Amino acid sequence: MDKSQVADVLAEIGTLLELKGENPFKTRAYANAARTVESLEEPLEVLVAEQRLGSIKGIGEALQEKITELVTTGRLPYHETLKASLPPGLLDLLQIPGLGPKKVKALHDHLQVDSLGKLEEACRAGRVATLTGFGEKTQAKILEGIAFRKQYASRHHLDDALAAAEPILESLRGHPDVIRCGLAGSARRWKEVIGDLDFLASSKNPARVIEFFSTQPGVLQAVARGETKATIVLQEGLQADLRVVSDREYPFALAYFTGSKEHNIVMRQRAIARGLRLNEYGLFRSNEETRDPALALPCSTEEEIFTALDLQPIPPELREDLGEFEAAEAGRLPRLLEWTDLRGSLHNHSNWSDGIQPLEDIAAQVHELGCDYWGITDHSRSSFQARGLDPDRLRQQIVAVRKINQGFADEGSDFRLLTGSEVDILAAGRLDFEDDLLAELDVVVASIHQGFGGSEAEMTQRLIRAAENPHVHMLGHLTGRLLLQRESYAVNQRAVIDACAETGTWIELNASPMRFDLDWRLWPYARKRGVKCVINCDAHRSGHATYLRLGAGIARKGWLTRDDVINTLPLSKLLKALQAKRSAR
Ligand code: DGT
Ligand code: CA
Ligand code: CA
Ligand code: ZN
Repeated sequence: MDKSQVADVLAEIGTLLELKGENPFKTRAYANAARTVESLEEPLEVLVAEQRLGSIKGIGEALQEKITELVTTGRLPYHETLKASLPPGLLDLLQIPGLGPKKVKALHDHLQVDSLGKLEEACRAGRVATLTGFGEKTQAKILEGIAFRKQYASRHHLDDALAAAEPILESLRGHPDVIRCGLAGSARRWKEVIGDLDFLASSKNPARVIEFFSTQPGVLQAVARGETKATIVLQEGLQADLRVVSDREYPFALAYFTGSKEHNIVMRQRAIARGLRLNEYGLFRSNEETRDPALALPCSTEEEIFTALDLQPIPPELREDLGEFEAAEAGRLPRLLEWTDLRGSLHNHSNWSDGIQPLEDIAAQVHELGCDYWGITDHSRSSFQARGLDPDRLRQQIVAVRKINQGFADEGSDFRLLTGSEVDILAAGRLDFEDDLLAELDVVVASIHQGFGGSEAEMTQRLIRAAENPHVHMLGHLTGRLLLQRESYAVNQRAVIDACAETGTWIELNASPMRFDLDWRLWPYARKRGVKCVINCDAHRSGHATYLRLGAGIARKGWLTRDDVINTLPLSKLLKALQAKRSAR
């Protein structure tokens, strides 16, 4: 087990103990240990092998034993027994906003609530409102949370879907009976949330491939199993389909199951207009539905299907019937951004606010990944829940960042951490820091983190006011949405984009799979208005640097090219771009 897996187990133990009503010191010790483990610099295996866990602050003997067991065996019976001693539904209850372990324990102790179903029942009967510490308002909020969860339970974040898909694809690729295979459906189109995964394989022996697929590790349930088709359920209830076709059919099936449905309909119509028939089995010289191989046009790749229908090959991300046909027909599809064009992320956090890692670690890690620069934009003071920095701390951080940069320079490296702030946009669009402080920073991201309840006019005005500040380079996560969790606040996005166009302010594409904000559907409009995009990880821990790849896919989905994205610039040009708005005043 690696650090973050061990940390997850420790954190869950803390939660389980709290649900059992254990004393707060004990529960907090686990929560703290989880954080400590997560932010360790050395690999856990090394610390365990050299028996040095004891030298870490806050890791007492009991914890040392448990961590050692987890790292060496990958299991912890203590955790398993503890988990088994509580109704499994209790952990689900924690997913409802506003319900922490204490409230869940109260619900269980007094109302015998141990599942979402029972919780809903108890709310509807008005029993929750009568508990001490709850009340009518809380009860209504819980019901709202349950409704929201139901609506989204069958949808998944893109990163989770891709993470589940990758090992399966990997094993399919290695199977001797598989000729070609790939992922189709919404995940291939890089949709921000995914219903189910759609795998496709070509083979001369479908039965063996189906059998192999249905018995993959991580399969919780094989829901359906036919001769050429199977459906399985993976962790978190994520479903996956596999279809196995002949290798001649493969490109047609790939195009068909990649979708979208709307895109497929237009493809079919184009075939019909040319006296052909297109379906998942082929492109046929025929005026009626058929799958007769004798009538099939030979296309060995998807590209050849597009060519046969007088189209430039359309990248999967654009297949939404949102203008791709007009462009492909005219040979005017843009050359989309590649994620390897990105040179760093400008909006990220460190342990100076609510991030996990120290500055030194962040710099070493992203430099190692090949980034040329990395913005450090911790929260500003009003975000006290995120341990936002006051002006003094921010000035100390600037000094710390410069020292790290000096270290790189001394070693002959051009890598740079950029100083910055994710400054809160307060009421009426006022910023959390004065202009003279903002002027000292390399990068300023302005975001709304509180006061989500304003009217559309108020929220829009707040963002426009922030864009008008000459020191604000970009607006962060423009709508505040959390995918599958929280809707956007009320805001007129087009009006904000217009203001950014007028003021030379960039807009962030927040690459966190929880956000993907600004939404891909609005980027063509922003691009038309000449507003530049910045793809930011909003990283809070080490794994988040990989969000660049996810964000680039969303940018592609928004029709963006390399020229539209600021953080494709090399450092020297980026630094100039960062001066442009300030010096225009
Ligand atoms: P999802 O799973 O809800 O995130 O979205 P998709 O796009 O992956 O949809 P899914 O899994 O139902 O089907 C995969 C693809 O198969 C879909 O994008 C297009 C194609 N497809 C499915 N049903 C139909 C249909 O009735 N007509 C056409 N033209 N295509 C279909
Ligand atoms: Ca799907
Ligand atoms: Ca499907
Ligand atoms: Zn933020």
